[in-house]
Amino acid sequence: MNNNILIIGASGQIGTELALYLRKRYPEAQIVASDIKEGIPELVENTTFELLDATDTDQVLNILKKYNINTVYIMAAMLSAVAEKVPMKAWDLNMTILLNILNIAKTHSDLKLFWPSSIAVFGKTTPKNAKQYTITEPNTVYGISKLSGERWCEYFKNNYNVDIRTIRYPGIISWKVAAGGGTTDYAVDIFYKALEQNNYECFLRKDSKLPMMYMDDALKATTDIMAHKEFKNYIPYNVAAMSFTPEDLAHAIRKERPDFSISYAPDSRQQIADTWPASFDDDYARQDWNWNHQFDIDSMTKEMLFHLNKKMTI
Ligand code: AKB
Repeated sequence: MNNNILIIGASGQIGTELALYLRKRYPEAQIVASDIKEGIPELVENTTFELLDATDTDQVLNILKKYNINTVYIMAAMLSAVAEKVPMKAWDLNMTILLNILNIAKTHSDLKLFWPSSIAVFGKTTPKNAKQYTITEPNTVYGISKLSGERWCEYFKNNYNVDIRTIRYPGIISWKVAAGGGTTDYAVDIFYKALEQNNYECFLRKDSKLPMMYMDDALKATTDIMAHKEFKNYIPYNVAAMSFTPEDLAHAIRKERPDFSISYAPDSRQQIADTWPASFDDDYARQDWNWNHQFDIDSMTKEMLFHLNKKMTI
C-alpha cells in the first residue's frame, strides 16, 4: 500500500518535528508538510512543502488528490493562552479544521487520521490526578474546543467508520521550533533564558505543577498510536511522562548551571494553569498500545540545554 502522509500545521512546534521524524521513521513514504505559513529551512528542504489554508475544504481536497494522501496528521490549532484573547476566532479555527477533515474522511474511507487533544479537556472540577475517564468540564475556550473535538471524533468513528486516533498531550518541551501561545510554554522559554542570561522570570507560580513531556516522547506516542492496527473504539488516550513545578525545573537546570536563578510574576496564564490537573493517569495507553515514555525531568533538561546551546551558538 502507498504511504503518502500529509501534516497540517507542519510549521508549528510539534508539526515541524513530526514531519522530520516521519521522514526518518518511514524513509519510503512521501511526506507532505503543509501550513498557512512557511516552515524552517530544514523542514522545507526535507519534505514536500505546500502552503495550505486548512479551513478551506477545496484546498485540502486538492492536496489530498494531488499526492494521493492516505494519512493525515491534523496539527494546526490555536493554543490555550492566545485562544483566551480571541475566543470566537479560536473556536472557529480549531473546530473548522477538524470538521473539514472529518467530513472529507466520511467519503474517503481509506484515510487514516490523527488529531491531538490536550490536558486542557480537564477543568477545575477534575481531580488533581486525572484518570482516563473522569470529570471533563474545561474552563478555557481551547479546552472546550478540544473536548468538543474529541466528541466529534468519536461521533465520526461510530457513525461513519472514520479511522481517527487521538492522544491528549501534556505540555510539550522542545528546542527546534519555538512553542507558541500555550500555558505550558514557560517550560520551553526557561531554557532559552537560562542560556542567554542565566535567569528567568516565570509567568506561573513556583508551585504550579503540570504534566509535561519531552518532544522525542511526544513523537514516539504520536506515531506509535498511528502504527497500531485499527482500534475498535475511539479513546482520546491520556499520555503522561513527567509532572513538575517551575521550582522543580529551576532545580533541575541548576544541576547543570549552578548560577541559574528564577523569579516569579504570575500573569493571566496562571488562571489557566490552575484549572488543569497536576498529573494524569495513562494506564489505557500503556495497556492498549504499549505506550512508554523515556525522558524524565533530568534527562530532558540535559537534552534541552545541549541542543539549544548548539543551536544558539551557530
Ligand atoms: C497549552 O499550553 O495550551 C498546550 C497544551 C497543554 O495543550 N501546550
